Amino acid sequence: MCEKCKGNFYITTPIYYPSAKLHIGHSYCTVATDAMARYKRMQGYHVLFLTGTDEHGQKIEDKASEAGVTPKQFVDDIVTGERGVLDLWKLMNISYDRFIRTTDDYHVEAVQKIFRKMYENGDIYKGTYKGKYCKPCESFWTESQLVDGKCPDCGREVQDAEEEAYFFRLSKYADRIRDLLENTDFLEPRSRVNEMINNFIKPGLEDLCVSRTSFTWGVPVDFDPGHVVYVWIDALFNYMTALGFQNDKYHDLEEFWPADVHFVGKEIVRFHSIIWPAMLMSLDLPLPKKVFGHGWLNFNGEKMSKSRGNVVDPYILAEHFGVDALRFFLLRSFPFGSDGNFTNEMLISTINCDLANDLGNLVSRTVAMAQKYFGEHLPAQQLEDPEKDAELVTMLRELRGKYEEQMEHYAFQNALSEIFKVISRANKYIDENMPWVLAKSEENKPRLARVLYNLLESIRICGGLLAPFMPDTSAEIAKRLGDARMDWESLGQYGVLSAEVATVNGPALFPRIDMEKELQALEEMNKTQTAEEADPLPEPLPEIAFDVFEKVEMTVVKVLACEKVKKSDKLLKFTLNDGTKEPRQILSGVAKYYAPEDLVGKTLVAVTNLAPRKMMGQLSCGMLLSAERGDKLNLVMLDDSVPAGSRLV
Ligand code: ME8
Repeated sequence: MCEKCKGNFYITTPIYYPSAKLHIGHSYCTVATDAMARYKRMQGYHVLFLTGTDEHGQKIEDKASEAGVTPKQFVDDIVTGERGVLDLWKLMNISYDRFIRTTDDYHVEAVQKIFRKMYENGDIYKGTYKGKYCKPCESFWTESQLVDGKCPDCGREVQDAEEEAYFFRLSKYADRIRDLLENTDFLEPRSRVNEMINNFIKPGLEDLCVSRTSFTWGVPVDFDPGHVVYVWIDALFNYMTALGFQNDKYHDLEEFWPADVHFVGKEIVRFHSIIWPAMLMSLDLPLPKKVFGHGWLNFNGEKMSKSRGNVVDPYILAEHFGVDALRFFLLRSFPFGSDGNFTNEMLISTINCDLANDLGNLVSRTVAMAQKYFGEHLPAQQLEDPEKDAELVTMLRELRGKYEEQMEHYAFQNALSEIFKVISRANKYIDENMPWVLAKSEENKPRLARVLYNLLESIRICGGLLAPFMPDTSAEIAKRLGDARMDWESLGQYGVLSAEVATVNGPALFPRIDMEKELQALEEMNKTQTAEEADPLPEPLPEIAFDVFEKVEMTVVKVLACEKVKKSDKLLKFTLNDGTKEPRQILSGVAKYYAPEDLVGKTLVAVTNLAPRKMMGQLSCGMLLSAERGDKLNLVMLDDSVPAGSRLV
């Protein structure tokens, strides 16, 4: 720790499962963690903010095989590829200090050592995993995972099965975990403690199966080939391996462990507040100081998922509304510990009310008035009016303390409310003091200067305290106030800005959004994406040898005549010049897509060595090539300059 630092602060997000690209719900926790990390840095702490990706497990193995790539290629694309996880955090201005991937060598080796240690101390033992097995899917299921007693994936019958597996003695730690949850502040909010006690502790903690043999994409158990470590054991230890636990890549354990807080979504609180401390107890390691289980964001009242289309795509939202506005909205609108319902209407109205009207207007009106009435600098000669100024000035003096109290409890929404109470008060102060009236007489100029000074000081303090939420906006505000001080100490004091402050003009911080127009634009974009999703790419065909391909004769043909085939809705009869003297007849099922007269004279491609066959009583000697996707079809057409009879090679 540096001498000047207040202390160390270690904060983590869950490491994301890269089985698909992230949606805005995933950004929620990371933005909250970022706000907390920036706040602690602002206070003077030496912060380590860890995030990363959790890359092992059967789901990834399956998805990769569906995509025809290796699991590593699959996760690399989602993590480091274009618009992947790393790009997203860059876009969202996430100031993480370290990024861990559970496929990193140092982590894999550390997990192997950890697993062995727990095996050697007797807390991991070999047993038999009893469950249900679906043969066609090669999958093990527990009784509770079955749907109507059948395989949840394919709906077929399952059979009783036994698999050799390693188990962790979770039951041994039940009493200590109960004590931790009930009698300390380890887990917050308190409502989550009740969930854990009632749903998991009271029914009795059973030993946990911590290895698998039914797939291979995981950390191998080094002393028993064929077993891979259960993905949650692998994942949870990221919080320590990323500091150097059981590896030489990092050396920060002493400084940063135990973690100050793990932020996690409510559905993974069980892993973090029961399994994680039990494993740490097994290894006699200090427990993290706190686990905070935040709520879920739903979208229009339903569970958020990428299949809802562009509207939940964080890239699209950030590009449309701006990164700071999006970050602000996530933390301003929903209490962190509870579920929230994300709607685009709410996003736009929050931007319009809080950011365009209240904050944006305060900044632009104040700076514009300062420049209009005094030019570059405010004058040093200023006149206080204790009665008229008292309320605003007191609020400014108290704001940092109130904000701090909320931030220390991860109550981001309340911390922002405190700031916006002052912003509203400052706007009201403009109306009460009517600077435009004061400006009319020279004699009132000192009072006018003081009114503007108080407004600029309000903007400085509020803008500074907004930095963890909207870092770019806060920096821009500092610039508009002539590079005003916004360090933590200065934000707790009124009167830091120099009396002769020089302001800088600029465009509106948050232009008003036309709600109707914007909602329509988002809707349109979504339609396009949904249509694309409705026409998925066809299944790839098996590989063929080159000599098989070579046997297909593809010839350029010109349409001499074209007509409908009687009694058929589908077929058109083509008379074609294939470069030989004899015209060739081909029947093709394109009647739904083309009028026959439009095709005469066109240059097409035909497979000309297909065995002739009869369709609707007429002979078809070959096949015209067309491109198909969903319900769209296009004949392959070439430039008319290509002569009939040319071969495609
Ligand atoms: O759980 N609203 O990864 P993950 C709020 N790999 N939060 C949401 C959300 C939503 N709509 N959807 C997802 C994992 N999240 C594990 C973590 S940690 C050792 C391993 C949150 O990618 C979710 O609650 O499925 C979780 O905290 C995080 O996104 C990552 O989810």
